[in-house]
Amino acid sequence: MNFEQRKQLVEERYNELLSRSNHPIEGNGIFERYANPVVTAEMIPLTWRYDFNPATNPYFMERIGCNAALNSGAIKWGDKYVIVVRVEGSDRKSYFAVAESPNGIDNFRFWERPITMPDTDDPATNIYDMRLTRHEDGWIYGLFCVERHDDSKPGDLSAATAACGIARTKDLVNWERLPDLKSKSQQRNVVLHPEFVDGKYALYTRPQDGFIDTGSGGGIGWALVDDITHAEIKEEIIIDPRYYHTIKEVKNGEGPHPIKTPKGWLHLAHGVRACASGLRYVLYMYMTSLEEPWKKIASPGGYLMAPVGDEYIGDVMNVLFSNGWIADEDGKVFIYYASSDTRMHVATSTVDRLVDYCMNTPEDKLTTSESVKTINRLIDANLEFGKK
Ligand code: BGC
Ligand code: BMA
Repeated sequence: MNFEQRKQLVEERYNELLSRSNHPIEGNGIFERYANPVVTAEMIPLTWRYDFNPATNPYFMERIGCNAALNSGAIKWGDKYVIVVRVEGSDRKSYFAVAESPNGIDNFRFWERPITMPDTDDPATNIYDMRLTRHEDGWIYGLFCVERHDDSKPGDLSAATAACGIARTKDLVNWERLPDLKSKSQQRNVVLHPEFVDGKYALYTRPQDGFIDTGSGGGIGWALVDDITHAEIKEEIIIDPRYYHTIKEVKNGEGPHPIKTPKGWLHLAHGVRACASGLRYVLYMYMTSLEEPWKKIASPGGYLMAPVGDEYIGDVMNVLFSNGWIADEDGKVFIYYASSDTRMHVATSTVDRLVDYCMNTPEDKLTTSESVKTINRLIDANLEFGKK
């Protein structure tokens, strides 16, 4: 194929992929999955990947490869649905890029360029997994993981540190980078609560002893910060601990910032357990009190979503991860999640259904006997109801 033929073919395929429509698949009543992923590496704009000049690219080859489109923050943008995608290049470096859809479920298009995120004085090797918060102070914040080599271990090429990067914007294009969050421990999965609490900025945190291991304590934490332009954690409490033989035995972390409902704050998080094939990441929910967002009021047992079918397969198998969701004015909820660190999907539900799910799903009582008792209580209730 010559330059022109290849260019035409590549463009045709690309446009087809972008215009593909999506439809829901009825499931367990809690949420609906969709037939197609919403964003994949193949949907990254061709001008970011191909040189369109036949003189410098006679074979119309891809020059800059893209490996994955994953863990995206999300925000309603006027009447559009916007996600800030973690795009991972074939060089393993992640960057952020804004993609916009008219309906939240298909036809996502990237804005003209990826985000140019300013560095701090201590440049990062990699940044990823942005949580977006439209804060009541008027700014939109992006909190993300900042990864650097751990120079205290010069010989160890895999030694890394994780910290929370903080940036803010009004337009998602120009970002003001603030100093990284100061914390005694390493931090990943830090999320800014949308409201002031006692006049302070409130963070969901995830303290960890090492880059991978959360260490001895651990769980989802809560910390108040006086000044977001010099954010420092002085005191941190654990509000959702991890626990032996649960879906969050090894680690857990807050997803996007919680959704405010009349019954409390709705939280989406990920839980991790270890198994012979590695780590298994699933999504789960909990609720906290409206007045005291650090106090848990509902904790449905087990996971909300775990990988199914093709979702199992990808760069990092057996992973669902979410750091973005959008609650519409009419109560519809769009959950944006990535499967196996490879592609982005959407699932939809409503605030009312998710609150019902949180309030009425039995808790995990932590043993087989208790789980069977819980099932028997449901059977008894159904038998009783059947008699009427
Ligand atoms: C990867 C992340 C991953 C983390 C911990 C980082 O290098 O980019 O996707 O969550 O390591 O495994
Ligand atoms: C990490 C997360 C994600 C990723 C997951 C699975 O700990 O922060 O970036 O999706 O591992 O690799």
